[in-house]
Amino acid sequence: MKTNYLITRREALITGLASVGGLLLSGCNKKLPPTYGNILRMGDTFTYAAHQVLLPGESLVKEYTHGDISSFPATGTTNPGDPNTQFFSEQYRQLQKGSFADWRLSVEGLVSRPGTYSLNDLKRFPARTQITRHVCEEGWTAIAEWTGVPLSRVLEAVGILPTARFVQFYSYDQWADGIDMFDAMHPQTLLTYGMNGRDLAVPHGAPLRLRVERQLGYKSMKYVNRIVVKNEFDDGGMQGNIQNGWAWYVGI
Ligand SMILES: Nc1nc2c(c(=O)[nH]1)N[C@H]1C(S)=C(S)[C@@H](COP(=O)(O)O)O[C@H]1N2
Ligand SMILES: [Mo]
Repeated sequence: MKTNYLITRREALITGLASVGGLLLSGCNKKLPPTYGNILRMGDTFTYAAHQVLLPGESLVKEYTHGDISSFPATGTTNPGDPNTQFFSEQYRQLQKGSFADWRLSVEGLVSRPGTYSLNDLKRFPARTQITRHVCEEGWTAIAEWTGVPLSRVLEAVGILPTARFVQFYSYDQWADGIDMFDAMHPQTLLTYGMNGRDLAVPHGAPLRLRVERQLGYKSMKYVNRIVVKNEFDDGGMQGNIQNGWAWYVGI
């Protein structure tokens, strides 16, 4: 029967994928991505496994100099406070009117000290500044200088529990996305409030934008307002990447 044939074929492909993953990972005990085994998400497994094998633990992406900074288009949502946009947020509009003085980031989930942070609270952490290349899935790249607090500092401050495996992010324009602990603790993964020496502007995600430098641009979520530490994979449902046809792991 046709359906049987399809199921068999699918199983065969999944099995095939398993052995490719095994091959890539043999000789080291690194993990596979949580999307592993989903035939439509094969790319995740290849890039994830390749990264784990090829890049030593905390290897940094290339950082550039001031002379390399380029023009930087704003794409996707460029102002959640605009009533004419698809993902208008009245709350964001109010916060923007008050220059984000009342803005708070909520950090919760598998942490011993959940809490909220103002922009000034985040600025009191030791900052990191880096000039990196943003690579958009649509084919353009741009270089900018980012300033912010390493996500690892905030996670240390709230005390992530040993069972924590993923960090989920939520935004005012209703995005939901996550990264694993490896990317979360990476020294270049930042919660940024500054761009090219100025306060992060609204089109680029004010007041707080994630930078995940080892992955494509869409993992660097703008307008972040909530962070949840989890012990299981969460694809973000209809607000996440997978159900919108985008890969969860997009290493570059
Ligand atoms: N919240 C949110 N984050 C987002 C987006 C978005 O539309 N909303 N677009 C993503 C994509 S596809 C890219 S390329 C970059 C664009 O960032 P920029 O507008 O600063 O160029 O943000 C990413 N993060
Ligand atoms: Mo993008």
